[in-house]
Amino acid sequence: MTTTDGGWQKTACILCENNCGLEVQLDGRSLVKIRGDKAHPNSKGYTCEKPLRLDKYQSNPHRLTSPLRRTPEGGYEEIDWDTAITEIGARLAQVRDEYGGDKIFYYAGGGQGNHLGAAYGRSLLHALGGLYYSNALAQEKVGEAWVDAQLYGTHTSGDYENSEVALFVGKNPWQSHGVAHARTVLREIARDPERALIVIDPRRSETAEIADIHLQVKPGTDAWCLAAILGVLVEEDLVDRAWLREHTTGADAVLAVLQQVDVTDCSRKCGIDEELIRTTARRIARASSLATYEDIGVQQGPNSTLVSYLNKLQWILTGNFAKPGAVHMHSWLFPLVGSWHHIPPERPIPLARTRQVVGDLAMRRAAPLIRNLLQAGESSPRRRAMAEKSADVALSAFFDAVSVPLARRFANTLNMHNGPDTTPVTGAPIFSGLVQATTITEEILTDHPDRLRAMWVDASNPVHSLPDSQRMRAAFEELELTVVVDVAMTETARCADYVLPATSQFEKWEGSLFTLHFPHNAYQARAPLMDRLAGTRPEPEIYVALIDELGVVDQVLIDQLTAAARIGRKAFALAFFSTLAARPELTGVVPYLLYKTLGSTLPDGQESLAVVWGMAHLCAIGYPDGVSRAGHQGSGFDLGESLFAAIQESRQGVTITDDRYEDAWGYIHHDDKRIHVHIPALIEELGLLLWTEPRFTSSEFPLTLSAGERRAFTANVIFRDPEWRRRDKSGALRISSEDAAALGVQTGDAVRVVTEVGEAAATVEISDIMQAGHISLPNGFGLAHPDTDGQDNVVGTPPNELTGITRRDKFFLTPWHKNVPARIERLESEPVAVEAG
Ligand SMILES: Nc1nc2c(c(=O)[nH]1)N[C@H]1C(S)=C(S)[C@@H](COP(=O)(O)OP(=O)(O)OC[C@H]3O[C@@H](n4cnc5c(=O)[nH]c(N)nc54)[C@H](O)[C@@H]3O)O[C@H]1N2
Ligand SMILES: Nc1nc2c(c(=O)[nH]1)N[C@H]1C(S)=C(S)[C@@H](COP(=O)(O)OP(=O)(O)OC[C@H]3O[C@@H](n4cnc5c(=O)[nH]c(N)nc54)[C@H](O)[C@@H]3O)O[C@H]1N2
Ligand code: SF4
Ligand SMILES: [Mo]
Repeated sequence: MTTTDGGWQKTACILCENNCGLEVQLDGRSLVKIRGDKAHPNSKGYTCEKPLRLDKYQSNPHRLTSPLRRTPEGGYEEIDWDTAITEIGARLAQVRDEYGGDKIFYYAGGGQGNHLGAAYGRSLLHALGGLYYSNALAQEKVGEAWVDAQLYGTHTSGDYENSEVALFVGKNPWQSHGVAHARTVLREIARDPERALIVIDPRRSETAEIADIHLQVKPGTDAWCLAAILGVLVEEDLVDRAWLREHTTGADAVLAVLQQVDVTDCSRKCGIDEELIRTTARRIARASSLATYEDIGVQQGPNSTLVSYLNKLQWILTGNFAKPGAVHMHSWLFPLVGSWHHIPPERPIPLARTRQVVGDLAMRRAAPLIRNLLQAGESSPRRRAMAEKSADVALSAFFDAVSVPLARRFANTLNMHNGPDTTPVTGAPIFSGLVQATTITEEILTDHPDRLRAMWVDASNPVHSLPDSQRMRAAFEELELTVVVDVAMTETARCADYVLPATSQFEKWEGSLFTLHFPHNAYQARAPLMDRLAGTRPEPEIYVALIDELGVVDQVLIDQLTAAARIGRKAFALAFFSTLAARPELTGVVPYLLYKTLGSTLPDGQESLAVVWGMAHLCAIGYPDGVSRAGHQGSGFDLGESLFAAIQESRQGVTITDDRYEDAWGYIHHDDKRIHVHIPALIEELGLLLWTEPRFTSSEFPLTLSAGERRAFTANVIFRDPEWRRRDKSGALRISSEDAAALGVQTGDAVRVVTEVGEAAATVEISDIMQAGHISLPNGFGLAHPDTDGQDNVVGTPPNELTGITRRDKFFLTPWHKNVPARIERLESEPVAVEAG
């Protein structure tokens, strides 16, 4: 544990993907003072209001402190860890032996600040022969990720700080962030007459409120709005044709279809004045730089995959890439979605191909010999020095040449990118290894012989956060084995056969893998601020114990690799890489192997950083020049070592890559380094769209419910204690004054929201940010939290009691959480006080 000036310790916020650096002071186990860390490379001291009472997470009196097993009566009994590991190991093995390891489904990936556990969890899945995996990204980002993969291969982020024009579609960064120091950046753009903030949102959100242009579309009509903007760009010849010729393929076919767009008709369909659409397109085209950001307002709504494509066409057709203020692909410490990619160094590697062939052969053949020699070499200091020296010679000769294919295999296996393309029961598409959110229950609630039989959940609450909670609970009943790892007794934990108590994010080594920035990208390994709460275990420890229990890796190999790790990093790397070259079937359990071997030699209980060692090397192999420019020394293997050492040592986080804008071209995965603009399936879909009239409601359900708005005091389902919130404590249902008048309801009234799938109670807040026909509920409410006498207290509306699995995207099946047909019924009860959120 590290204490800095005046008792301040460094950590990070775990509430959104920005992961702002924090400094905290403790009183015992409580986080009593919290401030932004000025030294953090991304956030530089910025925070919003949300982390100031993070102690409501850390010191929740209802933290789990013992493994729990479901009793036949449906309650839970405490069991010790040894029993839990033995029993769960045996039951996993039983499911594997009876039905196949691929019937065990893993739903994890962590929340907004804890991603290390899931890396080890995937080792467990691989050890069991599992193939199917998912997490929260499968109900938001998969369509976008697929579009990215077709266009240029990987995720993008905007350089909003420097953009002349920033456009947000279905995104309210004032509240949800996702942009570093969002509020400062938004205010600066809004204030500057030379710059423009454009927002497409049916609500007058906080971001829309300060925008230069607000396109207040009718809910669910973004595809028509974006088609109209693109139509104007083509019709008025505002497209950067010279740039397209130089840097893209397939643009002509796309422009030809956009030429057909009837701008007047599309403007009418989305409910925006045609002149405002034209003004918007002209402003975009005139800008010296444009960056766009789409988020779940559109990704969880109609035509989401098509909308992702149309959104990206805005910056592509205007040439806004690889320059300040534009959109860029970026480096990753480890890719959260998509495939691993590398950018060859400017200085070419001499005889690369020959060395690759020779090195690969030598590694494969000599792996056992190398391990034996190194193990023998551990016996004396002189022999250790000699062994490390010999490993150095071997690594210098072959590392550059063999590292890229090894790194690719490791990364793409670990992030499940090499897995199946479709699900076994419904044949639903799997992209980037993620089983689509809306298909999960379809893969369980069926008598199909290949149905899923067991589900492991870690750091997520799918019964609460996936569409149709009722169906998800039924799926849990149907499964033969369910295990939940969490810090709290969540809605999902209450359905599980076993519940395992995790150590909190401030009690263990952790890190978020949201390394999404360009041109400077940073990573922070967070040190524990205190000892772990008694009875809990960090996830890596849980997974490693289970893999041990399953006995999938022989102890001799572990002893040999550990001996090599004790000699030195180079000896370890040589032994480890040659083992992987010789035994590719071990690739899936690399995190486990690293933890058991290298991890045991890391200081300060840093075992779980062993996988970060692997990731640091992936990053240095992937982007050698960017990592060097960020100040990390050495080349080849040494560069990865320097990066890892910096990560280990720096408590405020380190810059991992430093790029130049023109280097963004290197991040394009396509060999021709061009953007492949034409996506035939989506161009065809656009053609269909132009003939369609948007209609999402009916006389039975005349309103459109957005189920899950981000507000000042929502943070997914991380806080269970309603007292965390300073405002909007009831999580009110926002409704326009027109609709309220028609229904005869007032602010504070209790109502029932009814949808095709279910119904739930809510408290009304009349709000002039809502348009008529659109109602909005916040996310993160409706969680059970025991009050002082131990009775469950549920505040607010659990949104997924109202959502279903059938209203979903045609291509990637993402649920339409933001577009749920609904009606409101009055409840006869006393109004309650509501303060605006
Ligand atoms: N405060 C807070 N911040 C968070 C989170 C949190 O829980 N609380 N969660 C984090 C996570 S996991 C995520 S994914 C992000 C999400 O971040 P956002 O996507 O910004 O969040 P939302 O508020 O769900 O949706 C954004 C906007 O979409 C609008 N919208 C609704 N329907 C439509 C539509 O049909 N078209 C368009 N164009 N817009 C529509 C809503 O009015 C809303 O203003 O936030 C992250 N940040
Ligand atoms: N209707 C509707 N549904 C939605 C959304 C919406 O807008 N509307 N938004 C969707 C989106 S974008 C997202 S990202 C998802 C989020 O949904 P989830 O992924 O289910 O939610 P998280 O808040 O990330 O879950 C965090 C869980 O981790 C637990 N936890 C905290 N710390 C630790 C730890 O150290 N170890 C372990 N093991 N557990 C820990 C918390 O107690 C909590 O149960 O919700 C989705 N669902
Ligand atoms: S919630 Fe997000 S923006 Fe706010 S302090 Fe935490 S990481 Fe930063
Ligand atoms: Mo999310």
